[in-house]
This record gives sequence, C-alpha cells and structure tokens, in this order.
Amino acid sequence: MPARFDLSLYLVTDPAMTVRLGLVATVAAAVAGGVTIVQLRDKAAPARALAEAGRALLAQLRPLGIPLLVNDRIDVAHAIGADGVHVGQDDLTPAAARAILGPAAIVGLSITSAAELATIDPAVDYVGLGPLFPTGTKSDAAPALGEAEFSALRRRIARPVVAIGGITVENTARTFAAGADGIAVVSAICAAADPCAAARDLRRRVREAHAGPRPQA
Ligand code: TZP
Ligand code: MG
Repeated sequence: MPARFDLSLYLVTDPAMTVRLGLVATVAAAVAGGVTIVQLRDKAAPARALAEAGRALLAQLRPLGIPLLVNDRIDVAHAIGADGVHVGQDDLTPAAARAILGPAAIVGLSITSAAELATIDPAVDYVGLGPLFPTGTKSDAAPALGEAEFSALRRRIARPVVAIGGITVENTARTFAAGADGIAVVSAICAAADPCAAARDLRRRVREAHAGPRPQA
C-alpha cells in the first residue's frame, strides 16, 4: 500500500519571508520545484485571515495531490477542510486533533527533546524533530540537537520523522544520514530568491539521499 503522504520535502511557510512573491506564488513555485507537503504556519494571523490563506492554498494544492496542514490551529484546519494539522507541545494534543479532524486527517507533532517523547500518542502520524541545526527563523526555538542527539532520539520514535531547523541544500545528505525520513524547511525555500530553483535543488539532494545507504534504525 503506498504511503498516505510523502514527507520527503516538507515546506513550512513563513508570513514575512513570503511577502515578496506572495504566499500563494511562493508555494506554487516551491511545489513546481518538488515540495511534497505544505504546512501553513503563521503564529500571528487572526483565525479568519489564516482560514482565507489556507483556502487559497488548498485551491492550488488539492488538484496536485499535495497535502496542506495547518500549524497549531485545529479549528482552522477543520473549518477549511485541510488535510491535517501540525501541533506543538503547547497546543491541544494529537489525540484531541484526531477527535476533531477524524481518522483521515494527517496529525503531526513537534518533539525537541527526550522528555517530550512521551507525548507521542497513538494519534500521531509523524513527528517533526528538531531543531537539528541552529536556525534564525524561530526566535523561541529549543537548542539545536546536532546530528548525534537527533539520531539517538530518532531511533526511539516509531513513526516517520521529519527533521527541521537550519536545513539547507548543503546539509540535506547529513540529515538523511542521521535518520530523517524527510526534511522540513522554512528559509531555504521561502527566503530564496528563486523558491522553485531552491526546492528543485533540495529535491535533487533528497533523491540522492534516498538512493544512498540508510543507517540501521
Ligand atoms: N521549528 C523548529 S525549527 C523551526 C521551526 C518552525 C524553524 C526552521 O526554519 P529554517 O529556516 O528552516 O531553519
Ligand atoms: Mg504549535
């Protein structure tokens, strides 16, 4: 059975970084370059504005079969019929998200440390693990795990894991070698002069990594 979703090149949007081209145009370019899944993330947007942005993205992504997840806001994900939600440690639990969104929804959870592993409940479809490398994108990010700690945590997670934080075309191969199933990026695509070319370059590295040797889990 094919996987329900492809985490290999996961775009997380940023409102400031997408101003130049616009959110929809930035995501369209990224998808044309090979992004496989998109998370709408805007911590400051009022619910109605977030829903409008989400609807615009859904109109673009659904015909292409690219899932759209909403960061934090289970209510907005539900209201617009998004494909799922990504929650953090301060949001409603994955179990609550599942109860609201139903069995078909994709539910992701952020994990930053060993102490948080216990929050991976049965509703979690995938884990976002990081920051792997230092990042300037998230001002309140936890300290970077580094590859050794990332690998150690990854081995304790019985779910697909997408790595996040400071991932670039230069360190994509190392990220997969550390055990990631996918890479999640914000600035590497949203802040790129050409988001399509940036996504294409990342996609090439993802393909090379998938074709190469995988570490033993
Ligand atoms: N969560 C952990 S690090 C991060 C988020 C949302 C930001 C990653 O941004 P970038 O630009 O890919 O380092
Ligand atoms: Mg959150």
